[in-house]
Amino acid sequence: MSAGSSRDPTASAAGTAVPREIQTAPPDDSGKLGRPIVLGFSQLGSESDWRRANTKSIQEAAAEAGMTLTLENAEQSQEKQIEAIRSFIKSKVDVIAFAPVIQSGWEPILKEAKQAGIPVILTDRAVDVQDSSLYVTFIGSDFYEEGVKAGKYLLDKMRDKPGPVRIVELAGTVGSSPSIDRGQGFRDTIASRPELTIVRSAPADFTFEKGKTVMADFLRKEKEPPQVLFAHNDDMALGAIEAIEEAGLKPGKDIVIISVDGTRKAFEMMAKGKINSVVECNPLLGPMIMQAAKEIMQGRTLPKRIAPPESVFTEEMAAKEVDNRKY
Ligand code: GZL
Repeated sequence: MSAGSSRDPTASAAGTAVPREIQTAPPDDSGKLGRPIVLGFSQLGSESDWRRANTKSIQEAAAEAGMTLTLENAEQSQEKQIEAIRSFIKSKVDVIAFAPVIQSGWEPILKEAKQAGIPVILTDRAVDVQDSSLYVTFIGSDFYEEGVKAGKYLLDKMRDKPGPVRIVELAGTVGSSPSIDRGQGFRDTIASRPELTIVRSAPADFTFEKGKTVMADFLRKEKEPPQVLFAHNDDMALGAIEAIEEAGLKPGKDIVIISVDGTRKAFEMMAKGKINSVVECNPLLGPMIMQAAKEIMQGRTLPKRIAPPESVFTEEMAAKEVDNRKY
């Protein structure tokens, strides 16, 4: 890829109706180009506090790094993501990055980027591709491990409870790697105690609204309330808490709640004893993405996989941690 060719990163491909946010910062310090690196980012949506924090981290890190960022929000549409990536190719950006809404269906557009000689950084969620050379590196969490952490918390919480323990699960977007892998990690971990059973599981798309309606549906359909809720993210857990309380039950007491992400709102609920444990999933990927883009432009080799640091929190720790939450 030529580093010196003229480019108009703000030129949009014909017909891209997707909202664009273009940031142009002062000349970047990479030196090699003598002009700001142009990064095209396809963001999957704005469905959750995690996602909004992720977008903010990318925008702030791009400005800090002196890069020209074009961020396009696809609002959960893979078709719009593909359209955005195609527009980045057309406007000859230096680097493309994206957070794929679902795992499948990316091979063709990634081949187009490769043919155009534009490197791609995969962020947040994984993709199913035969040829891993279609992206330079994958910067994102280990969702299977997050499911394992949730399962281990439950095994510990229920160690003195003979069972049966009935669990309901609010899953994330169907076909997304966090939903697939968190669910699998959780199931593989609790399998050591067959009396812990998932009696209902349904997708609620990582949103507060669907978390509330699906949880209300679970409570209506179950003769007895479940003892445990495993929510694949905080927004669904927070919606479920409203449904649980509207059913006259005590979240965190009548129903143990385990969630994933680690947003401030979840910590506030955990400090009130309404969520029992939160597995952290770090959305602040912006600095790592910009560093990777710079190193790519400097011709350096990157590791195929870069995972952010993450912890597990319980209600005992919530009160002193809540003010540390950045999102
Ligand atoms: C995880 C991310 C998930 C979050 C949700 O990395 O893809 O999507 O857990 C978000 O909050 O909607």
